[in-house]
Amino acid sequence: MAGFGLLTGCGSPHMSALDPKGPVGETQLDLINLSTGIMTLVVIVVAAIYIYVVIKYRERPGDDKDEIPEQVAGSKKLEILWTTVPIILLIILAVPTISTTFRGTDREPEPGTLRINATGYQYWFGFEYPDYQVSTANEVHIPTGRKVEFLLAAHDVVHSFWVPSLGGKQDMNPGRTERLILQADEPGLYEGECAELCGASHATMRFRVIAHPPAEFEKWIASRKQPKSKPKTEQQKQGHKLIAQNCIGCHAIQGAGYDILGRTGPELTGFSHRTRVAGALDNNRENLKKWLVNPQKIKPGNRMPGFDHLDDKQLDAMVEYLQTLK
Ligand code: HEC
Ligand SMILES: [Cu+2]
Repeated sequence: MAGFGLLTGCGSPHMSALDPKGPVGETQLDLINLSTGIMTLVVIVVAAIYIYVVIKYRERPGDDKDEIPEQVAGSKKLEILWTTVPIILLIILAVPTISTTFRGTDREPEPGTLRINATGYQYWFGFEYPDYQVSTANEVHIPTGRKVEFLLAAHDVVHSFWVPSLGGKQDMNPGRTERLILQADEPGLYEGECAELCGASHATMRFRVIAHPPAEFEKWIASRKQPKSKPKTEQQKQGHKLIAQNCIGCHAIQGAGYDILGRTGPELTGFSHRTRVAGALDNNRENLKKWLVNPQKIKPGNRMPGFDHLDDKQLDAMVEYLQTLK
């Protein structure tokens, strides 16, 4: 993470819809509070009536067991009451629910909004910044205090885009683009995940939103445009060569000398900045090696084959090269 030092200062990642860090998340929390309030009120009123009736009309010692109580069929007053009250409550709930749900999904965004295309794959997320000609995977960087329009799609099956602290969820469908506008007010690391069961490794289909102050975000974009992908040491050179032989059918690494690139797997440009490997493990040499040897053990059913036929030295060389990608 060197060069993007803010992450060390911001504590643990945020992941709670109950602790929003942006305006969309806040509106969603208001809605959660409103509906919880209405539901609690209904539960209390119904329970109170229930308890009252059970106590008032209970059988008392000395009651005549054969006597049938007065039979009431139909009461206009009561029926009007218990029809209109729920209708009113539902209207109170429906109006803000519908307006909140469609806010940030149906309207054209205002000028100045940052556009990001986000695509769900089994089991990872690809991100493109069409205004900057930059792309990345699994960790999406955004500026704080600015609206971000995510244009969501899926490559294979239906996924769903959810960043609990910022907002969502919104389905990612194959062959269709959905819009979700989010904003982070504070710099930090926001956990996101796929919220639609999409296969064996759905539970580890996670991503991170990394929000920087605007100037740092521009720096990140600049670093993406000039990636450091040239190997220096002998070991890195060996790793670079092995990756050219084994990996670039599926992975892109910009600036590494082979820019005609696979798209089956996540782009690896700037990989050393990523905080995790495949959204599942902390990004360090040991975990990276584990991933290369047997990715199926970590994320069953994912589309990357294992490289356990390579020897330790070869694996280490690739890990070393991947850890230089800035
Ligand atoms: C057949 C295609 C394919 C090949 C070949 C392949 N990969 Fe992958 N790789 C993938 C896919 C797909 C993923 C995403 C897996 C997931 O998260 O579901 C992935 C994920 C990764 C990740 C994690 C990326 C991230 O954003 O955290 C790394 C690192 C990686 N591969 C390195 C390699 C290396 C190094 C090689 C060559 C030795 C290689 N891959 C060969 C398809 C491939
Ligand atoms: Cu999923």
